[in-house]
Amino acid sequence: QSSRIRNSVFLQKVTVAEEAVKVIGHGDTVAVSGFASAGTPKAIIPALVGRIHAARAAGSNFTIDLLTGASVSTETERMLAEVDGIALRMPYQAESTARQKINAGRMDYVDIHLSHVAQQVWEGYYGPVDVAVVEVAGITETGELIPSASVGNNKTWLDVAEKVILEVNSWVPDAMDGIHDIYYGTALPPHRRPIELTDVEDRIGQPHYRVDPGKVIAVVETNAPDSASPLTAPDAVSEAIAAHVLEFFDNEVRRGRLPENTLLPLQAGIGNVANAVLGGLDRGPYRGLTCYSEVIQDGMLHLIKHGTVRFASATALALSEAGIAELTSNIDFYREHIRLRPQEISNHPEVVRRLGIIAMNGMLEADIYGNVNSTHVMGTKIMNGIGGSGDFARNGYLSMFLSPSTAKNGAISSIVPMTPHVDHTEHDTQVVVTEQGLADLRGLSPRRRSRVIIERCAHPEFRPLLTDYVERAQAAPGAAGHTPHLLGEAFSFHQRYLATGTMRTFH
Ligand code: 0RQ
Repeated sequence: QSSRIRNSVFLQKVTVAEEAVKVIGHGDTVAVSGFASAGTPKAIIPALVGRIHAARAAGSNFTIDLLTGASVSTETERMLAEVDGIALRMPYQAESTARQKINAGRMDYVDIHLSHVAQQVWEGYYGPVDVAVVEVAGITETGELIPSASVGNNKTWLDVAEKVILEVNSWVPDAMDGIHDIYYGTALPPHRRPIELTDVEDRIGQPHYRVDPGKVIAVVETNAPDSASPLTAPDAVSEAIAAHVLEFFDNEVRRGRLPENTLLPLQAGIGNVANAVLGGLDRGPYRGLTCYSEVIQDGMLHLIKHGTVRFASATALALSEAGIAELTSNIDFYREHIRLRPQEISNHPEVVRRLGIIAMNGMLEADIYGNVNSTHVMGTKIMNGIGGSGDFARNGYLSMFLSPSTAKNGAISSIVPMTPHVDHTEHDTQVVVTEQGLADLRGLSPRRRSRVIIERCAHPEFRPLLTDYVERAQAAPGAAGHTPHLLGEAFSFHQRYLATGTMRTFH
């Protein structure tokens, strides 16, 4: 037994995954740790999949409702989806097998703002949570739990679940202890108090989770690395998008709308474009930047190391193999520059509004008025989910959406007449950026917005089609209105793609 379990009550509960998992039954609601590629339980899920296989072989059904922080490791999401083990999934996934089951109507999926998850579970919207499975880095002498590389909703899972299984993962560096800030001050209305977080590095909670030992039915030991987040070098399109964003920041500083050198706390979504923007910041005049986001990616570690970023707050690490090696071998340094918090705090509207976040998120498509679709391909098929993009976009100081101007080798325009699904309304979108340019929509009426978005962001091959649409919509006799549309044609780009495989009318 490892020295990570330093409390005798918990030591007595140590068992193997195959034993522990017997507490999970068909129809249970199971809340597990994990946010992006970090902190997913390593032993219990494979053991659960084994049980599901066995139950199916014996002719009975076995599914669970699965609640998480956000996505869990790809392997975990896939193995559960492959055995049809999930009846309902909440709140975010980003894995192809799960995606197929959801889109085929074989898995219920509830896609909600990540800041809402903990409170909605407390409010009872998902019924009782039968079992929580939470990875931790260790158990202290006093029976508190040392968090691992993601926090997500773990605090809430430990509080609300009827039974708890702990995975103590000795792979997580000992020295990670102290990087976390677990806030126990949230309550349900009418008992809410202000969240006293006024700087990204503030500590408002405690380093460890609490758990009622009486609920802990098993402790399982593991020594397994987090899976790595894939990382690809930025391509020319991402670099071009990043360049527009950086030029925009320079302008905002010149106009006195952003502080020189430090800007305001940054939030960047996962992916190529976000990494390119972060890389660009390293080459700019900035020093002492801060970040208040969901995840910390490799690009952020570089910025911290170079002093470009002074402090980064998030709920999870999402690092490549190289990033994990960099962090673990310099953990004493990074612990002084990173804070990991529950996602209800990392994404909290009150805090995001107070700190004045610069929110930069990806999108599938925007329409000519600035409504943004982040989740549904052609309006119907789920891609991933809204994640935290809405938490940051609605409440940020600056709300930016970034995307290449086309997808699928130019067959799809990411600027369309009307989005067939809306995650972020025109009221939440201030800036749209593609490799073509940047549309600053602040202070513009819908008619002006449409002109700016088409001119600055649409791919030149799609501009004439979009201009033709909007001009005819504006000229429609008696029907133009404040936000002109031709309702019979508003989805013609999407319909053409579904019928012919391209939104183009030209070759
Ligand atoms: O699919 O690889 O199969 O071709 O969508 O597109 O351009 O690689 O962009 O990885 O940034 O993802 C919105 C999905 C963008 C993401 C989305 C296809 C495209 C490709 C990916 P292929 P890109 P990204 C808080 C933020 C919601 C969650 C969120 C997302 C694939 O940003 O999930 O923002 N956002 N969390 O071909 C059909 C279109 C398309 C399209 C792209 N218009 N129609 N397919 N694709 N546009 C998180 C943090 O704070 C960390």
